[in-house]
Amino acid sequence: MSIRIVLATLAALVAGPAFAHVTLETQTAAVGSTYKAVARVPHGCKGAATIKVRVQIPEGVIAVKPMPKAGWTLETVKGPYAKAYDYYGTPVSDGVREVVWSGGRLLDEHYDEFVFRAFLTTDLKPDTTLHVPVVQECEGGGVERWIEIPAAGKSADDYKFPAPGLKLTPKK
Ligand SMILES: [Cu+2]
Repeated sequence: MSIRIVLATLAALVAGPAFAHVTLETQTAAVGSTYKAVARVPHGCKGAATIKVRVQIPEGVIAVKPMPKAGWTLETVKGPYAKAYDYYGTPVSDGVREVVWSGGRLLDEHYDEFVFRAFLTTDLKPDTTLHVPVVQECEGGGVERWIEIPAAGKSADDYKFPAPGLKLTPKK
């Protein structure tokens, strides 16, 4: 094997996992705006098909409306927020805290997207990363928990199961 092939193989191995994570399609958004979250699920759990996707809505993200998905049952878990947030002049103190798509079957060799829209309140801090934890459940009881939030000085690349994130920018 030539050194070039060895290097190319190594590069593919290193690059592989980053592409294989559950991530958000749009990774930058302004606070005080409506955001369309597209959670991308690129594989199952160690080869097993995905049968449930749970998205935890972070504090400060309100007015969540998930997009129904053919072949999947859509449920939301509602509850109080930590405080009342301003939503175009109206205080909103409770809403969707979790979105669950279940009952479908996404094979490991296939790819799919799970969508919701939400309002990013101005209580969120610009120039930080907002993390949106996702838990993927599979046939046979396998679970992949995309919930790791990087510690200060670390990045998502330092983790095996980083929570999908998006960079917040100042209000436009
Ligand atoms: Cu992966």
